[in-house]
Amino acid sequence: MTTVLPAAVSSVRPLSVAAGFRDAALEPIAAKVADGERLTLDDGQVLYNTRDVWGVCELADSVRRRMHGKAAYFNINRHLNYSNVCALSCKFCEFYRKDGQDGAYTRDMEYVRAEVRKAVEGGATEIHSVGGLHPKLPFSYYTDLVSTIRDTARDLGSELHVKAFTAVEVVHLARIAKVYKQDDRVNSIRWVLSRLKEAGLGSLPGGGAEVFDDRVHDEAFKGKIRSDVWLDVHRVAHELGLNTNATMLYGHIEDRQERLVHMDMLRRAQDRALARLGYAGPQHVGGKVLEGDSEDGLPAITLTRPGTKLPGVGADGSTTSGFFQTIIPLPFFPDGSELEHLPGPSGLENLRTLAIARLMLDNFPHVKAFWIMQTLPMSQLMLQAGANDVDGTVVWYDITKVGGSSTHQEVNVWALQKAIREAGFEPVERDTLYRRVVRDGKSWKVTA
Ligand code: V47
Repeated sequence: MTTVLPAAVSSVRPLSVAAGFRDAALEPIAAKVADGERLTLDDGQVLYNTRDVWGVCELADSVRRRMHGKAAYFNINRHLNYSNVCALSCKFCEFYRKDGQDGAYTRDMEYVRAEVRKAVEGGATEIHSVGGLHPKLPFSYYTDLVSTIRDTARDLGSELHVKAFTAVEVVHLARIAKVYKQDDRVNSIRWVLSRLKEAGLGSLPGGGAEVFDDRVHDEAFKGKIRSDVWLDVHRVAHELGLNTNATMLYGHIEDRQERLVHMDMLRRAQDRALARLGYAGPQHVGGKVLEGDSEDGLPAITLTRPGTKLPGVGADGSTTSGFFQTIIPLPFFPDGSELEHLPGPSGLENLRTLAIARLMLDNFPHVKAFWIMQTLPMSQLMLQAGANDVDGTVVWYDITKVGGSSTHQEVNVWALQKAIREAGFEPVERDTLYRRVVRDGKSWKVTA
């Protein structure tokens, strides 16, 4: 006779979602996930509170495999922080310096050109460039930065996608260009983004979102734009056909409910972006009609059901643009910041938060485990818990230094591919827009 342990006390990790959970509270959530139904904030709380963290990871993994199969993406990129001088003093930040302070730097175009040359020689397809809110640089510095990256790469017979400027910087640029009007901010944001796009801007990174909550904002990053303005910048970028990313900086003074609200605000913004691109809702699944968004009447548009075509570049070469591509949960690093007394999130909390992001953000095509902040070994676990991207070769990274390491933080392609394979996935080199990169010697091209 075999003894079957009740699920709640079994110490064996279930082999598949179908094998059952150690916490029965996950069963109704699993049914929704299987149907591609949107999870509520209460569901999110269950996912945060359950002791069965492996069950949460299994659920996220099932969604990730449905959307991306065995593919796990990386890119060859370089991060270029053009200046660390910043008018703000966010408590969580160890990156900023005041103008003239020891360690403050601002890169000139000669430096930028040299970085671009190195990037092209190293086979990069992307430059990711962000910086502090410099009080003195003119608006032309930023358009020059973008066009210098684009044109230097072209002069070398290559192309570099310029992913640059967080929403916070975009609003700062509107101010220094003297076009920012509080009562007409959308048009001032549109003016800035249009100029940057003309100069060669390809997309916006996801930084500066932190946690969309006024209490947390006022306590930890007062002076930064609030959530409504951050969302406006991304909306205008989408309307101009630019893809963007979104981050969530967690593990400092926010609580888990505030993280869930942040995720909910992002998925509503994505509902709007996808509706603009012609995605429809509410969706019929298994005879049920999925609920629309009750507050603003917008339908929930999910991308997690089997066979749903993801926005981006289709196999037929068709392209849709103007939406959030990737959610990037960023764990807080206390070292060197004003919040140094806080412990920062644990490894298990990082794993759980990333898995929950995959489950809650059902309309974000991609989830990134940014290896620089998560570490490469943790990113491997995260690939099995909802992540389908690990970012790229990076090379220099000034914003956080894990374990006191220097700003030189680089992995080569071989190490990224090995880490991905070891986690059980197929490494796929992508460009910024998630098109596959095919290489032939020193040259490369993208395929659908
Ligand atoms: O906006 C600052 C965060 C962000 C700390 O879009 C910190 O592909 C942890 O946005 N501990 C910048 N985080 C990084 C970022 C990013 C990174 C990788 C890829 C992409 C993308 C975007 O870093 C900032 C802030 O939220 N940050 N200080 C800290 N002490």
